[in-house]
Parts: sequence; C-alpha cells; structure tokens
Amino acid sequence: MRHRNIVILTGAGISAESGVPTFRADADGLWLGHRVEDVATPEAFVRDPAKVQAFYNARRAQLATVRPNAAHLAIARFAARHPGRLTLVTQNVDDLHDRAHAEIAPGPGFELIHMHGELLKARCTASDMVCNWREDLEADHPSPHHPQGRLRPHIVWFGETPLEMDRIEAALQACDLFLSIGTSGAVYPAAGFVQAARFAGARTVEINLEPTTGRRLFVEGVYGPATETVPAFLDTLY
Ligand code: BV8
Repeated sequence: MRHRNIVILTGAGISAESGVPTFRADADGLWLGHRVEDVATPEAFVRDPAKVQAFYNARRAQLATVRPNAAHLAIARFAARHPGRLTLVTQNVDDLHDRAHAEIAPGPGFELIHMHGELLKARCTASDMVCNWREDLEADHPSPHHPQGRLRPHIVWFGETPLEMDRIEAALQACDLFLSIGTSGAVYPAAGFVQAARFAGARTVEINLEPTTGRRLFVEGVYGPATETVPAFLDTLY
C-alpha cells in the first residue's frame, strides 16, 4: 500500500458523465442558467424563496433520473479494500457517491463528507434540525421541527460556512495523498485544501477533464473524462 491516509475532494466534474450538469459549463458565467446571487445565497432565499426552492426542487427531482458512473464506483471499490483512512470530501450535493458506497460497502477507515450539504435533505430555519427530504419544498414550507420554523434546502450557500470543516482539516493534516477530482477550484475553502495537503507533506494530484487554473498547486495532473482517469489512477495505488 503506497499511501495510508488519503483525502479525495470531488466536484461537479465527477457527476458530469452521469448527466448532472456542472456549474461553469455555460460561457456566460451563469450557474445552471442562473446568476449565483439569485439562487445560491441566503439573501436570495429571503428575497425570492419561491425561485430558490424551485431551483433546488428541479435539481432534487433530476436525481431520480441519474446513476453513479464508473468514477463513483471506482472510488467505492477502492474504499472497500483500502485498509487505511479514506476521507471522501465532496462539494457535490447529489447523492451519487452515497449510492455508490451503498452498493459497495466501504472499509472501516472510510468517511464521506458533504461539505456543501445535500439535495436530499432539508433544514429547519428555527431549530437547524436536518431531515431526509425527497419531495418539492414550497416557498414558505412549514417545518415539522419547530412551530415558527420553515424548511430550506440543506445546502451551504455562498457566504455560509461549509459543513464539517474541523473533520476535513484534521484529515488534510494527516493525509499522505490528496486527490482533487472534477473540480474547477473556483470556490473556497475547498479550492485551498490542496495547500493544506502539501503543507502536510502529501502527494497531490489533480484529476480533471482539463488542467484548471489551480494546476500549478498540484505536483501531478491526470487529464481526461473521470470515468476513464479515476479507475485507471486508483489502480496504480495497489
Ligand atoms: C465561506 C452548493 C467562510 C450550492 C456551493 C464574498 C462573500 C462571502 C464569501 C465569499 C466572498 N468572496 C469569496 C467568498 C468565498 C466564497 C467563494 O469561494 N466564492 C467564489 C465564487 C470566489 N465561498 C463561500 O462563500 C463558502 N463559504 O467561504 O464561508 C468560511 C471559510 C472557511 C471556513 C469557514 C467559513 C461557501 C461556498 C459554497 C457554495 N455552495 N454548492 C449548490 O450546489 O447549489 S458551491 C458549488 O460550486 C459546488 O458545490 C462547488 O463547490 C463549486 C464549484 O463547482 P465545481 O464542483 O468545481 O464545478 P465546476 O462546474 O466549477 O467545475 C467542474 C469541473 O469538472 C471543471 O473543471 C471541468 O473541467 C471538470 N469536468 C467536467 N466534465 C468532466 C470533468 N472532469 C472530469 N470528467 C468529466 N467528464
């Protein structure tokens, strides 16, 4: 085993070949056809809750039509046999990693962290209680957890604090291999994880369709579609 403690960061690119659209595909800088500030900030939710809920309702409903791809499954197969620690930190709010690891049970050292939340969960605005949620959310959706609460998507919007940062930082400090898969490195703090990994002395590899603007922060780069590059790269680890 060449590496004991591994951190894998994934972004929208790992789900692209499953049919889940990436964020920065449109040249006009729109985010899935919307301006970020109109659908992915707390201010947007206060200003126009119906628009924000509809944006997430459509993405939540789309999950029923997609499946994990060969890249998700390759990570799950690796997690099943890796005897050390494997921390999979995803920026994605889809459940494709969850489904892959439900299909192929991981080893004891595995953890999956959704640092930007999950489409299939809702959060009470009064109690912060999080519950599984598969249906549409209405603009002013009463919360079952609190009489004054409303249900919002359990999503980390711009300007909000990502989830599980302590666990992520601990994993980065202990890692000897850091893989960044299918992310443009446009959003912080996720885009800064590679620096923490390098500071910890880890081997750093960017695996993406093409080199990103953060390419120079990685010692190695592997380029091509994730369904080809991820299984091939993980095979080199044993
Ligand atoms: C924070 C959930 C403090 C929503 C997302 C002013 C005010 C407040 C904050 C800021 C500010 N200025 C800057 C900031 C920080 C801000 C930020 O980074 N802004 C950017 C725009 C500059 N960040 C925040 O606000 C974060 N919070 O900073 O709090 C803090 C910090 C540290 C510790 C404590 C507190 C919160 C950001 C979270 C926003 N929510 N998602 C939703 O999904 O609707 S972000 C969203 O976009 C994703 O989750 C992801 O993180 C991000 C980037 O997307 P990617 O996954 O990289 O996708 P993208 O389309 O960009 O790239 C896809 C890549 O895949 C491409 O490179 C492509 O080549 C590749 N690809 C395509 N196909 C394939 C492929 N690769 C392989 N195979 C293929 N087939």
